[in-house]
Amino acid sequence: MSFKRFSVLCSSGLWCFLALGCSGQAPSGRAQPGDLVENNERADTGGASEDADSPQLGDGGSEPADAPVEPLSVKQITLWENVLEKPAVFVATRKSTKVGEPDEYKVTVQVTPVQMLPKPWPATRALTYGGKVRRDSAAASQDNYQSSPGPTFEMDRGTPARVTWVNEIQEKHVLPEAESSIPADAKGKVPIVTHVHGLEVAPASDGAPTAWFTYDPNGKSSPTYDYPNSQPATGLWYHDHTMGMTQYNVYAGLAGAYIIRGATGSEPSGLPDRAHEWPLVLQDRAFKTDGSFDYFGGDVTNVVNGKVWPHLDVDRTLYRFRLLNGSNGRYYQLALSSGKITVIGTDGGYLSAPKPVDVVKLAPGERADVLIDFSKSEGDFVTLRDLAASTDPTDPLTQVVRFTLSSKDPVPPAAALTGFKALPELVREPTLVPPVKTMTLHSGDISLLNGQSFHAEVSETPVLGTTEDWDLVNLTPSDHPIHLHLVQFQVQSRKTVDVGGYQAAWTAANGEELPLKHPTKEVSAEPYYTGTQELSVTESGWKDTVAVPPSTVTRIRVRWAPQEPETDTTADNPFRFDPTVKPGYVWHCHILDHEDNDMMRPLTPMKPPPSATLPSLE
Ligand SMILES: [Cu+2]
Repeated sequence: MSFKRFSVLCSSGLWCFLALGCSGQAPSGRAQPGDLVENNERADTGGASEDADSPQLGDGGSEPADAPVEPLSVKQITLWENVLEKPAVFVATRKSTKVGEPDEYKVTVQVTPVQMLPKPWPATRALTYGGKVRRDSAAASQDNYQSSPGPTFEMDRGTPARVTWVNEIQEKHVLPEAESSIPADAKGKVPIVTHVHGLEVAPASDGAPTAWFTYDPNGKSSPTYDYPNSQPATGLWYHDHTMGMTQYNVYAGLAGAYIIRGATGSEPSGLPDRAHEWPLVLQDRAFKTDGSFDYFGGDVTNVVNGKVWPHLDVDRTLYRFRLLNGSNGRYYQLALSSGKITVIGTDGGYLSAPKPVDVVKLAPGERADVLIDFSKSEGDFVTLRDLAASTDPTDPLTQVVRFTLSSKDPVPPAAALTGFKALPELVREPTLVPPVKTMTLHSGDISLLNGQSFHAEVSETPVLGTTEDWDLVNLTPSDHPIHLHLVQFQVQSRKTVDVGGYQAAWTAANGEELPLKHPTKEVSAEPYYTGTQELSVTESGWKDTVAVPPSTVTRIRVRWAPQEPETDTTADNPFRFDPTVKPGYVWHCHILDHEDNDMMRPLTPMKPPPSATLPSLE
């Protein structure tokens, strides 16, 4: 029996773990309370830290060279031995010389050993992104660098990028589990395709799931994608999106940060400088004693920027962290061992004002732009924790990254945070679209949206320039984060719903057999609302991914236009590119094995009819 574990929001409303392929028991070898090993020097701080209730784990021992390969237990890993690394930054292979011309990049995808576990545990053979990078702002660039997570794209708003993606994987997939999902016409090779999550981009450059490609010795398979970088400053991410393979390719390493910066003076002021700004790519991974990934394995670890349970030495001052949930199916509830986290941005940009919170919830695919003020911290350590991982605070999975505070005097922030702007109000377009479109989430043998399989005829054909409300009705017992390509949207509300009553009405309209063999007949969920749930702070800004908890309806408002439209906003296409052409877009669940197993649907925007009068966009 194999296991794959991730946390989900149970129907009871409590966060819990779901073990797929088993009856829900903890995976074997998993640390239980009382299992802790007490000989970790770094963790043994004599109780001086405010972090005294952290688990103190690990003998840090290595296995003899001829030891059999076994699942690696968390008890064998020393927490905070690893040092957190800032991903390298891609360097353009050719800089544009004219305004509007793209900077050009070449990104190679390879199999590379990556030291994810603390030494002396072996390196992990991972799928890596790479090319020409610089490691920090002062250093010269370096070629042929590979890493997982991949190097960060640092983009300037208004400067397009042209990226050539080169598949150089000539060996088998690093996850044996992936082999059976490799498409028949790619057998023996590893298909990849890259999607920049949250980017306003033309269909041909969106990384459609069916646009995968494999290693080609003649170099002819490599697609070149155009990224406009026309949307507001924010933190996006790039990751693999291959049909049926996304769960394996992302787990094996294919993810990285993609940051868009605003023009000088256009972003809020008072924010930390780049030295005090870090992307934190959060992922969960299990390993074997030879360093290899254990995809269906037991002991899950917290991996941050490719390092298992790392620590970072920090100044006692204000830091900015761009949090990214890059896990396949894990939900985080991030909190500090002491102090608050200030949220300044969400998936698609800045909030209208900084908001201090105790907990930042992140579903798979979601991001949060946050500040932590270590000038207010006492003691020697502050730990970022995941309250969703376990109710037992000694469970190592509740520990994410430890910040070790400098012995130097605190340097409080020099200036107040200013320059945050109100979000534009999206106004529903009442004449060209129905009042509310109702979208249903189903589970069973396979997971489905609207009862339809991925390959069924496209049914989401929104009119460009219009604004729609989508009710996302979750009829399943677990949470699903729903991601729309092309657009950023705003979350309107979350209602609890009488699932039994709604399901009966939906089945009466559509029949019991799934996937449906006919177009879905929409059934409004409004008569079945039973109450209202509060939205979280990280749902109060622009979003491209939203959690839809079980037995709820999450309503989103989507404007089928650029996030900040340009001047002629009543044109029949407000985008700089044609979003109506093939291969179109998709919307899907961002639990990766759900999207691989049919919880994904095509999405093809349409031009408005010639007679239509479109709303003016602001
Ligand atoms: Cu799902």
